[in-house]
Amino acid sequence: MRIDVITLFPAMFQGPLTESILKRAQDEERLEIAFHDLRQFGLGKYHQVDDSPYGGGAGMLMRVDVVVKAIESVKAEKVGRAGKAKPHVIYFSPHGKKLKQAKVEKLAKKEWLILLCGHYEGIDQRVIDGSWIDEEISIGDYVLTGGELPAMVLIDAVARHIPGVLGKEASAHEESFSASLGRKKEYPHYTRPEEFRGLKVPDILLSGHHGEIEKWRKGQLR
Ligand code: 4FD
Repeated sequence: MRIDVITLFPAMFQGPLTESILKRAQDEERLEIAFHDLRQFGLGKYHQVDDSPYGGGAGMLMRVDVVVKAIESVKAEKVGRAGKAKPHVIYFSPHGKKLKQAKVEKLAKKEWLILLCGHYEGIDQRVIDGSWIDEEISIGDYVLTGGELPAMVLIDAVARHIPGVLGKEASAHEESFSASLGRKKEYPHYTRPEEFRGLKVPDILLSGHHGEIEKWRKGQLR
């Protein structure tokens, strides 16, 4: 999968995406992420990207001309690559549709995502009305300073569904946890030590009776 991120703060993505599973996914070329600094599309000497709202009101908005230039530039870039795929453009905002696991799994099947990280009070409505955005997503009912953290959450959630990204065991566990079982296949887990400050691991799990263990786990499903 290819993901292009349009953001005013590309440096924010260093860390979450350069460690652990997401790092390995990129090293193995299962996931390719590129960052585009929105400011490079800004206007004038100061590369202005925002402006005050018509009709007055508090705060600033991201300008439609700047945002559209960024989206179109990113789209044009990939046309030169092997990709025949059309990008799916996502804008993060608190007004978007709430992100759920089913949507994550659908997005994981896309070849190419473009993620637009909003700031200030959001973007000029014409970016939406002009169909430059395919969908507006929210990661939850709260307001953040920008769309960068939502973008990272989405990248992480999607990446673990790209074939080969998770190890064999994690993938199998993932399958058991998935849609068919109503996503309810979680039971309590324990590891060493057998006893910690008076808290014991249930005897059944130490018994070696795999049939009984499975029965117990089924009874514990939550
Ligand atoms: N809940 C989310 C997304 C973005 C964001 C912004 C309008 C503010 C929370 C548009 C207002 C974008 C979320 C940036 N906060 N902040 O997914």
